[in-house]
Amino acid sequence: MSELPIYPMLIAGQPVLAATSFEVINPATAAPFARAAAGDASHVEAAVAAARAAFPAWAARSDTERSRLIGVLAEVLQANMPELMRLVTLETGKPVDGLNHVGAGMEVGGAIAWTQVTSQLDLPVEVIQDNAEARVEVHRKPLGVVASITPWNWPLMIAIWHIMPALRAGNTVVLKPSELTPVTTARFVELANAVLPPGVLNLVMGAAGSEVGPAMTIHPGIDKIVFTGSTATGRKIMGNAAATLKRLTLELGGNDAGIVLPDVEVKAVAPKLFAAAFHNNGQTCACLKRLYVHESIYEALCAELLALAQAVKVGDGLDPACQLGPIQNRMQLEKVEAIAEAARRQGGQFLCGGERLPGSGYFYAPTIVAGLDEGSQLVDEEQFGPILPVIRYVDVDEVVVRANRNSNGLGGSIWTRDLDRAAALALRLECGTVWVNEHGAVQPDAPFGGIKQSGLGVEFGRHGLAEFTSIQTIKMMKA
Ligand code: TXE
Repeated sequence: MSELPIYPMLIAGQPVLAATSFEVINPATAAPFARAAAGDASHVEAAVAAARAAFPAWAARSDTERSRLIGVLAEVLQANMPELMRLVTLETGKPVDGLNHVGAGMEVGGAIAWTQVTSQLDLPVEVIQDNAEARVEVHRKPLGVVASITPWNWPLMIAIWHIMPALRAGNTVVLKPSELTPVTTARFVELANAVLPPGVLNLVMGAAGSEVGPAMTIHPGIDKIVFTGSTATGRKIMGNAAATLKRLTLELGGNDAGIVLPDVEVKAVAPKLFAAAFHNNGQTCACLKRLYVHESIYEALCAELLALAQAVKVGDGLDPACQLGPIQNRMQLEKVEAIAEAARRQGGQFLCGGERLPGSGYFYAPTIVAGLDEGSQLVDEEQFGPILPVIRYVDVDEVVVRANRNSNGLGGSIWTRDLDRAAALALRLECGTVWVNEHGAVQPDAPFGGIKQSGLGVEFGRHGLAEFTSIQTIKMMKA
C-alpha cells in the first residue's frame, strides 16, 4: 500500500474518503506525490444534498455577513500561502516565481486578490420606476446550488474565480477539481470549511474518466454550472445541462491573436510578447497564441524572441531560479509534440526548440516557429503549450480579418504607439477582451469571457457576480 498522503473529499463539513483513491503526479518528475479520494455518483448525490440543505440559511444571511465571511477566506488564503504555493508547484509544475512573475506565487496571490475584491462587490436593488403610479424594483436573487468544474492549468485560482462570486451571491457550491490537479483545491476547501457553515462549500473528486463530472451536469439538484476547460467538454456539459435548463458560465479555449504594428520599438515589446505567449508554458486560456507581425519588423522581432527563448531557464518549479516548469501532463506534452510535427510537415521554420528536454518530467523546449499562415494546425488550433507561431503580415486591415477568421474569440491584443489607432482596431477584433500593449492581464473588477466557441457569459466584477443570480422584478401599484 502506498504511503503517499490521501486527500479526502469534503461533504457537509466532513472529510470523506472513498473505496479507492487515485495518484496525483508531479509533472517535474512524472512520479506521484499524493493520492486523492476517487469519488463516484453517490458522492455527487451526498454533496448536492448537503448543498441544498445548507442553501436556505446561507441565502438568508445578510449581504454584510456573507461579505465578511468571504473576507475571512481571503485571510485564510494569506495565512496558508507558503503551503498552498508549494502544493501548486508540486501538482502543476508551475515555478514558484516564474517568467514575468507568473508562477505559484501569482496563483495564490491572485486567489487572495480575487477573494478580497469579490467580498466587496454587491448588486444593489435597481429602481426602474418610482412615481405616483407605481414602483418597479429589480432584485438579484441567488440561484441555489452551483456546480464548479475546474481545469489543471490554474487549479486554485480558477476554483476561487468560480466559488467566491457564487457564495457572495448567496448560492452554495459543489466543486470538482481536475483529476490531474485536485490537491491544492482539496486543501483550500478543508481550510475554508473551518470558516463556512457545513454544506456551503463541498468538494467531490473523481479519477480520470469517472462519472463524477457527468453526474454533476445532469443532476436536477444543481441549478448552475460554472466550467473552465476545453471547448469539447464545454459542449458536452451544455448538452447535459439542457434537460434541466441549468444556467451556464463556460470559459473555454482560446486562440488569441496579437497584432504588432510597424511603429513599435522592437526591443521594448519583445519581452512583453514573449512572456504573454510563454508564461506558464503557454498553458493559460488567455495566452498569446498567434503572433502577427508586420513584415517591416518581422525579422528583427523574430531575432529578439529567439534570444529570449534561448535565455529562459526551464526546470523543476521548486528551483527558485526556474522561469518555466514542465508541461502539466503527459497528454498535453504529446499534444504539443503532435502540433510541432504538423508544423514541420506544413513548412514551419523552427527558430528554436521543437523537442522534449532531458529528464524524467514533462519538459519541452520553448519553441518559436516562423513562416506559417492560417491553414496550418499550429495557427488555426489552440496549442496550449510552449510553441508559438510568428506570422508575417503586410496590411493592417487585412490582418484583422485574418485574425478574426477563427472559431475562438477569447482575447486579442494590438501593439502600437498610436493609441487612437489601437482603439479603433480593438473594436474590430472579434473577442471578449482586447488588450493594447499587453496581453492576458485579467483583473478582478473587469469582466472577462469569450465569444464564439470560447465560451458563454463572463466572470469577474459586477457583471460576473450577476451571473450567479436570477432577476426578480417587483412591481407595486400605488394607486
Ligand atoms: O480538459 P477538459 P482536458 C484545453 C487544452 C487541453 C484541452 C484538454 O487545449 O489540451 O483543453 O484538456 C472535467 N462532464 N484546456 O482534457 O476535459 C475534467 O474532469 C463534466 C483549456 O484536461 O475540458 C476537468 O475537471 N466534466 C482550458 C475539467 O472538465 C468533465 C484549461 C476540464 O477538463 C467532463 C484546460 C464531462 N463529460 C484545458 N469531461 C482553458 N480554457 O483554460 C471532463 N470533465
